[in-house]
Amino acid sequence: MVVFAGESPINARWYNQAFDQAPLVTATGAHYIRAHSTARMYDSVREAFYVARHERRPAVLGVPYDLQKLPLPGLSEYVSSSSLVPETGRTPPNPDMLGRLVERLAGAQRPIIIAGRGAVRSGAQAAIEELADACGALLSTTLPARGMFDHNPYSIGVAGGFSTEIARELFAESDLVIAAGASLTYYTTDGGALFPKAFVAQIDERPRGLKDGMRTADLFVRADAKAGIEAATWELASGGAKAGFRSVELAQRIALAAPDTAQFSIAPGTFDPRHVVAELDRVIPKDWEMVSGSGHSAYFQTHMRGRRPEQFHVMREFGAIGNSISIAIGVAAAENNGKVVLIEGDGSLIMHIQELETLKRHGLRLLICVLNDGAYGAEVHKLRQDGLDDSGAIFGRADFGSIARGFGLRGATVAELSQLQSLMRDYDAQRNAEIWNVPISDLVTSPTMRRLKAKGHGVM
Ligand SMILES: Cc1ncc(C[n+]2csc(CCOP(=O)(O)OP(=O)(O)O)c2C)c(N)n1
Ligand SMILES: [Mg+2]
Repeated sequence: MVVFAGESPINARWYNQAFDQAPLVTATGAHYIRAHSTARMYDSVREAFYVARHERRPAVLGVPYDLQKLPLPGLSEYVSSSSLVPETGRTPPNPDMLGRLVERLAGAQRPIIIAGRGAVRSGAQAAIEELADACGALLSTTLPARGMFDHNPYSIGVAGGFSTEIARELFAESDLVIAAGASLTYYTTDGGALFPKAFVAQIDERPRGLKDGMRTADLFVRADAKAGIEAATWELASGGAKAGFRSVELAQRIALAAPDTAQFSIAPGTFDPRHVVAELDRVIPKDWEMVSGSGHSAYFQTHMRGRRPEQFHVMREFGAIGNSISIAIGVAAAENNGKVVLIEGDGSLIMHIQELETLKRHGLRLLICVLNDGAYGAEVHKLRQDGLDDSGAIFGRADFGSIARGFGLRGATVAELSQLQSLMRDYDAQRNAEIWNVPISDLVTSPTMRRLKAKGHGVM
């Protein structure tokens, strides 16, 4: 993303709002460019797009307000940043390291391949499935690459703190984990607890030995995800296909397993969030873009199935709540077809509720499903695990249906889950943004939270 930002006038003797924006921006990890020269303006613009494209981080182009009004001096033709990004082709693996990986693969009884965003970007999906077929591996993804293998009977979904019950069980048995284009974050490995017995190999353009304070892997193959995986399949081919982890019974168990089977009593007038998400999964078309909030309820919607990772938008890097509506508005503006759903917590949505006006003013169609527990659920569940008073984190269920209508949007409070189907039909048949306010129980605690107690507190 490139942000075009004003700066205080460079030629003003004094300016009330003068301040140095660069430190504020760089503190977030974004790149700042002080575009203070009209003669070098094209260079500044090109640098912004180059950094955004090549380094994959936001760039902010700060142009003083008085400079913005000046005509550009006769500049030569603009050369776009895309013509400067090095074109290197796919990185092939080092033969020695590939040999070591294949040796491990040949000896593994319980291999699992985890695909990350590097695999999405390199288009490695089919290659990974082929390797998994050859060595009898199960398939998993990081959270951002969620959905890549949902069609595959040996896919066990997301790896990490958000894994399903059966995925955790299978990871615990695994003797070989291969991360393909996945940096193996603290979340993906659940702080190192997810696959304690596995030998870990990483295929990545930029292998990392240390990530988030932990050893990432035991073997590193520097390669593009697709090139590395294809080479491994090719080398392995001489040995013939292996059953590995796979059996018909296991595929059946995976197909039938619910993400979490813990029982909770549900107060009248509220729903089990797991049932809500199952119904949303049924009524929301698979080709829609989906934006996911970051509260406690995010665990539940992670297990919706059959949507491509490219259509799943989640922002966990800093874990701030409140920003999902901004992301969803960006996606809705980019798609411009109304096929975008934001599934969000009530506390987070309220933080920027004024953005409903932005939706209205720009005529954007966005469907917002609020999983409304009347609280900062993540805090409530943590406090309860600690045996502390939760009342400071509970604020009551806001009437988001009325709030939406107040902004000139559509809004409905869901009294029966069977309503969702007709609500979906009605949303589809018109052109306004809409909120579905779904009261959920605050008693259904995600497995991630339940494990906090065992892990000790202060760590996620
Ligand atoms: C800006 C910001 N403030 C506070 C937090 C701490 N925090 C994390 S989750 C959460 C609760 C979110 O509530 P809600 O959006 O209703 O989702 P729920 O947890 O109830 O599903 C809070 C306060 C945070 N991560 N970011
Ligand atoms: Mg909440």
